[in-house]
Amino acid sequence: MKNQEVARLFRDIADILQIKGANPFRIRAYQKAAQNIESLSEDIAQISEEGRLTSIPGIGKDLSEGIEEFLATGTTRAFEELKKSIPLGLLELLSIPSLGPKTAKLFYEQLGIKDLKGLQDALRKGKLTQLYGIKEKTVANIAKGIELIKMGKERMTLAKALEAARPFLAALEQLAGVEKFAYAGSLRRCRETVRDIDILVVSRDPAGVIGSFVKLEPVADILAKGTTKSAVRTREGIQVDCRVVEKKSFGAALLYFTGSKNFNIRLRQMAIKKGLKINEYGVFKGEKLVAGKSEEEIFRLLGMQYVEPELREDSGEIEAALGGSLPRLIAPSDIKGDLHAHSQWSDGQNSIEEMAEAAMRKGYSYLAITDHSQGLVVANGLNEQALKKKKRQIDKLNARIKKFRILFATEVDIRSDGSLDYPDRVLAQFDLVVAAIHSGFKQPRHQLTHRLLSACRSPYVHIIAHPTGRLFCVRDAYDADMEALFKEAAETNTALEVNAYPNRMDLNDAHCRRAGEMGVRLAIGTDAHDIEHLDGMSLGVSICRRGWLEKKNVLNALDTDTLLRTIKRKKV
Ligand code: DGT
Ligand code: CA
Repeated sequence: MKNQEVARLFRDIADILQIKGANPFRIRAYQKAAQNIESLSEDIAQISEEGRLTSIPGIGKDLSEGIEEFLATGTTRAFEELKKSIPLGLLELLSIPSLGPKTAKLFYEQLGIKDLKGLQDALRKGKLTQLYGIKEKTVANIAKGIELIKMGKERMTLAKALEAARPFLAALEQLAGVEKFAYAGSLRRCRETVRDIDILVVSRDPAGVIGSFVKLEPVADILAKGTTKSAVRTREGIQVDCRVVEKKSFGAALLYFTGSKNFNIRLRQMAIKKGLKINEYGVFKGEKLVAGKSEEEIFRLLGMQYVEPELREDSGEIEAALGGSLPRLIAPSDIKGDLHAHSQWSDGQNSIEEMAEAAMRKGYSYLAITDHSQGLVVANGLNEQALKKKKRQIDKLNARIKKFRILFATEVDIRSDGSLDYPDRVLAQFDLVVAAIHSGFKQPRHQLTHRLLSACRSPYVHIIAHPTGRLFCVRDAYDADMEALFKEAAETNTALEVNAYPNRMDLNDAHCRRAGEMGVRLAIGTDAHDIEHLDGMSLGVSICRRGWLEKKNVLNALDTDTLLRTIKRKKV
């Protein structure tokens, strides 16, 4: 039925008219017509064919001609003309949930905002709040709305995708007729950003499963629905695809839909050389299915090692798998502790004790409490006096707790000239020192590089935290020579952090791989500011896995004594 599309057309027309400041009665007429068409139970094309359009309340001769033209051509000349009369970007603004045509008009006339980009600039510069009649709450809602639009249009972080996938997986667990399920695509490969969520299900009742899937709680729209597959959109605008396959094809389908596309293409070429055909249904010799049930079986048949999903990017893993030389990737169970966490002493939400208890529940042997240093006033950095008290508290807790060590640590600020925010005599007292840049992101490359290298050269610094400073969707990495940093870190035995905070993921997978090749040790830290953030560790492990890293490359895969011995071997 085209009813919704016709209603949409009338709403768009009403919006444009409103932006242009047209006669309110005319605007109202389009809005009413849209409403009435939306609530029709009959197909509007049918009504049109039977010449009954004017029997719909609010549809006169003009509008009925518009509908006929739209049904025949997909648009109307009047609408196309109207669109030309305003900057096209203004319609884009109206797709923001909390932004109506009146406000768009105001933004356009008062601030010259013509599109989403202009709006974002104005928002960043605080211009919107200065407008008469615009409440702060409205501005906050617009900011949130922009985020939603961006998310729907572009890619989301891995953490967000995992969160969005979770209720679907939980529901499939319970669903009758579901024998097996798994997520595939970039989510399974743990790419740092994900466009959509791909889910595979094994069932003997595909239609039944699809029928239930499209009705799951988080589903807002059904984009497509067939007998074995469907695509839906969540309330947050995230697309989730579901495909039901037969048991005998599950491995082949999982392999195919996990990708990456380039990996699949290479695999298919290899299969052809062996006289085999591989697709999402299985591996075939002529017409005969020779493998397909599991991925393992398929890799075996192709004469190669099992390739972990995180490595499937056609960046050397196929050759390594054929030669039997794939790395033994670090696994979440290898992790012995967290090396970056904050407490209430600086800007964290929980006490040291609460953080330590949460870490113990994870089976860790240690947790570094890395509160901020004195100069970072915004984050309530600690002065020397506070450090003394904090140390006493940690000593007391450690004396009481068995088989676990709270590391007296700091996240010391690397100042704009490369010096550290505590004097050496203070730094010497910590069990572990993490150093990081928190300001001066716009400095020239040589200066930023100098700051990072200087920190590596301090005999007291064990880890450089979030080495590139990027914040997903907020700020790009600052301009520093990473190659020089890796070299210096390797030479001075300074570890580099894989910060697992969801919108940091810093270092990223490519950095990890290069750093690993250059002999740098990586330290995974969650940068937890409360106990829940400690769960981010698995994200950090995924980044390392995508960077081909093994247990031996990762500092916090070491037990407590080895860790402390290892970090003390600074070569400066
Ligand atoms: P995304 O969604 O952009 O984050 O990344 P993917 O990798 O999840 O891509 P998506 O959802 O378009 O497709 C899922 C998988 O399906 C992809 O990783 C590999 C497979 N696939 C998709 N298109 C093709 C294709 O044209 N050829 C081959 N061989 N495989 C494809
Ligand atoms: Ca995908």
